[in-house]
Amino acid sequence: MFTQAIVRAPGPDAADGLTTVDLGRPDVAALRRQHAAYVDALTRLGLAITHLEPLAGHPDAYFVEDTALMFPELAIVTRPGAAARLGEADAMAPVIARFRPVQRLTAPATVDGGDVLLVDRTLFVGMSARTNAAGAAQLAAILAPHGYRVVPLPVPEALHLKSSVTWAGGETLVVTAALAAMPELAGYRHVVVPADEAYAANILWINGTLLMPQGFPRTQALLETLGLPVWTLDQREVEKMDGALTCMSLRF
Ligand code: CIR
Repeated sequence: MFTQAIVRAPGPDAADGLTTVDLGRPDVAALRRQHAAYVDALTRLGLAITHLEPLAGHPDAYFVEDTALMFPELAIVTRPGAAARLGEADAMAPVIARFRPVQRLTAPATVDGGDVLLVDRTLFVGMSARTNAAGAAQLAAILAPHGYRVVPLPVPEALHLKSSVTWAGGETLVVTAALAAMPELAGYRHVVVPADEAYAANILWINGTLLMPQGFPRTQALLETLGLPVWTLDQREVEKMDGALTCMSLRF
């Protein structure tokens, strides 16, 4: 169960962040409305929210998930794989220190939180353009004493591991076909999103409610078969910046 979330409002420069998708420049006012609706959903689901102000000079800083990993026992400040985002982790360190003992990754490790999927006590770590083997090794060393195992996975598509696989509670993963084929994920129940709805593989489980992006009706129908409430949120401006639901909060 989650009781808390940390979020950061998108700044006026939010359209200047990094992106690999070719969907055009976002409308920042609409993006901020989408972010506000997301935070409102987390609030309605009972989470106590720590609101952070936009971080000057860091247009991607509202994607707080990439900067830290939260566990019941500790928090880890990551080293985001895009050099332009390293300062965001420095800014997050004192915030999470209010809640947990903090450890930090060190060079040459790079890890974006978007590449880290926690399922029970297994941490799947995507090897991507942002996250490297040294990062996975440092995570394993920090977390082994706490009873977590680290399983590296390839990231064959999209920006991050969690662009293509997220947890939907229990033994269920929402996956693209490419991730469904990975032997490391074979032990789980899979909800496989249709190829033209791949963006909807990034859903967010909050205490038994599934948040998913609006506009993916076949994935929505599949998720509704799980018997959990499904809420949809408009993410179209966020998607233009390579962002998705999990990216915009740290839950713990
Ligand atoms: C970036 O390229 O770093 C941001 N524009 C998007 C980060 C999305 N974060 C995530 O999926 N966890």
